[in-house]
Amino acid sequence: SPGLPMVINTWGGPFTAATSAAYLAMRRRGGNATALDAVVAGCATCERDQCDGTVGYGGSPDEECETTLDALIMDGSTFGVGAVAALRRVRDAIAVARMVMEHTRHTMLAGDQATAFAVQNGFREQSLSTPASEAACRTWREAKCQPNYRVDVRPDASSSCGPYAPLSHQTHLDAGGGTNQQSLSLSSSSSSSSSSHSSPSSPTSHDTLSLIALHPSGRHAAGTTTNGAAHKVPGRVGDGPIPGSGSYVDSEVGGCGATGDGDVMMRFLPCYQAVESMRRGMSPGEAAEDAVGRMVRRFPDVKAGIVVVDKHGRHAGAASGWTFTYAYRGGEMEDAEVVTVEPL
Ligand code: SD4
Repeated sequence: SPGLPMVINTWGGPFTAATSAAYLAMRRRGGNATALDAVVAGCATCERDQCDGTVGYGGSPDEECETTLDALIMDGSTFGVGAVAALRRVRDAIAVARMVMEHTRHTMLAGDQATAFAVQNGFREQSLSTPASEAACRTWREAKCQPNYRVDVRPDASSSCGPYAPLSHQTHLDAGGGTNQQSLSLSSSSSSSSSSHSSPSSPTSHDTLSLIALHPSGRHAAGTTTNGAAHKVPGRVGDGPIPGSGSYVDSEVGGCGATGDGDVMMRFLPCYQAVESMRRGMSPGEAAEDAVGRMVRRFPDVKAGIVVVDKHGRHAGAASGWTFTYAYRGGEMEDAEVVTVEPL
């Protein structure tokens, strides 16, 4: 452990901007910035900078070419939680999630009504599309969406666009690769592959920012922000906003952040699992491997990465299906450091 304050999050590369923004928020303001402030500072950085196209506006358009956002924030001391799911037309997903936590008795708001809540409370409503996301989505639709497609005529076709055919058991398992990858490049969209969700991930593809902030006061926080999976069915909500799945933190134990195929991961609550394992005595490394191992046993092809940290800042990651990286900065560190985690 580099010492507190400390920030640790999924992915390196452009995501280290979030690491440092969150770290400096706690460092610079001489302790005035809480761990929650740090989580918001870090997540908002990637929402604004569109880190890798997988966070914030303009990335991962759904089948109808709309970008929607999922976000979660958790206070590890009060167990306050706020989340937004399938948030439309508002860019500031993590800040809206915090407002849900701090201004309502609720935990999660979804869709248009989350938008209405945000706008009522002063957030700006604006399109989450960009020319790039619209062009990429159009290319994808031309390749994947067949207007005359009917389930009874082509029951074997993959269900890239509605109406949807029943998934075979095997397709269902294969969907374990369903991550949003480089949503803006969409180079695979013109290929003849039968499923947009089965192409292997390149080592540089990153998805989802999940971040844990450890404050010297012992009051820790965690959060997640993402635009979800590319070409999702409109209305799809991923693991990101689900407490215990996208992220989780208990100030008495530690925290965890996740990235990967949320459609599978949310069934396992891997971050809840990892924090509870640490509570029962596992090290961060053992807890991370155990949580990912549980998913891999059921879904061998699942793409998943989790980063786990105990309350003292000892950290580890575990991954499946891709090479995962995480970044951290704490104590007196001058810069974020990135750790590479090979798949189990
Ligand atoms: C989701 N977990 O919505 C997010 C996105 C992601 O790899 O991390 N994809 O499923």
